[in-house]
Amino acid sequence: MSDMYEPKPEHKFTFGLWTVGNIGRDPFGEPVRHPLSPVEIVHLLADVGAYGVNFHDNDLIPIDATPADRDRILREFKAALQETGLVVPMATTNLFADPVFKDGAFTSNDPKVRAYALQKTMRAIDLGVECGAKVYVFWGGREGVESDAAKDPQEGLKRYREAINFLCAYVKDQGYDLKFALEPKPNEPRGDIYLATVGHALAFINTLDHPDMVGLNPEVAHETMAGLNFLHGVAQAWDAGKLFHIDLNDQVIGRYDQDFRFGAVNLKAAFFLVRFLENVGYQGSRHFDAHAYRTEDYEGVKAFARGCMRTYLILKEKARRFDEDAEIQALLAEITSDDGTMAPFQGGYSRDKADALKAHPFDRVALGRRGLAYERLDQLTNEVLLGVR
Ligand code: GLT
Ligand code: MN
Ligand code: MN
Repeated sequence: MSDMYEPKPEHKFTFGLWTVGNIGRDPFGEPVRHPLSPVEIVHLLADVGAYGVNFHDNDLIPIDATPADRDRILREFKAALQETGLVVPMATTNLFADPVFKDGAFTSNDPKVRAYALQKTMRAIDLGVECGAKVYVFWGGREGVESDAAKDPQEGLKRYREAINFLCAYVKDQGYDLKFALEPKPNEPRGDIYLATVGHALAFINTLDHPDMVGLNPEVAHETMAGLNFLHGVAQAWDAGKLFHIDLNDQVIGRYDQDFRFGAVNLKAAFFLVRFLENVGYQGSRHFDAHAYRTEDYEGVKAFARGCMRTYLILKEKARRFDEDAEIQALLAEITSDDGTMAPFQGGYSRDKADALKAHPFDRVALGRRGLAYERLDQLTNEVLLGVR
């Protein structure tokens, strides 16, 4: 029984160097864990059974490393990948930590900062591709404002668009096999961040020169912070063919960005998310963008990482039970039942159809009187989750 919750490469569970490598610094407190080298992190992830490891350029290569440092670090990192069998499905750029990015990277008011951000990103793309990345994430943590007096939001979007267009063209020019995934977030670290939600980012993508190359990397915590239904955002991204990557973690609505272990807060939401990803056949990484509580040592970090994957697999099994539960299926069939009498009105428009529909008599009162049994269905969902079905 326990074997079926064992992570395997086909589950595509990934972590960032910055996630299990998080040293537990917060705005009020100093680090509680000593930093691990990238090689040590690769071994830790191999130990817990992860499939892949992702990184920001500076998680791997310090921002002021010499070319010789870069070569050595990269050589050691690649050797660790080789030894453990871990892969690098995704990479990204740190465009938020250094003071140069305090007013944004691609949307900074300073053209020198914007140009430097492009240079840094092209170099980071080269590094990611060299390690095998096929997805490149853009989390614009500093792209925004504290005060709208500082930046015109439309100008900010124009700059953002120009940068993404430039980088798409760079990837094409290099002949790289790489897609971009925008990661929305409403706020933190900026007072307000541009492209705040999945919906904002989806609309923005349609304004780009190469919309086919650009999709989404939605994160549970980021939509949840804003009080939104994460599953609905994910479903819309999927429906648009734009779910290129996903950041799994957990979060209480309305709090600061907590980045908790997957399933730590809202198991039912996590359940419906896993069920969705599995049932639609999402093939991308299940990336856990979370970190262990600040109370933990590295044993706790391993417990955190194992917990993310194990919870995912348990919820996947619960989803199977839900979909095979005869009573649940009967309720779902009843809820969505169709006696076929509306067939003449369904599908595309025709004038005849519209005329017939306008003339059709409906028993509105009877339709409105029907109970829908969602209480029973939701209770059965709880019972599947609580392990009594
Ligand atoms: C940072 C952020 C995450 C992003 C990462 C990618 S970095 O930790 O909180 O949500 O996914 O840049
Ligand atoms: Mn986050
Ligand atoms: Mn994230």
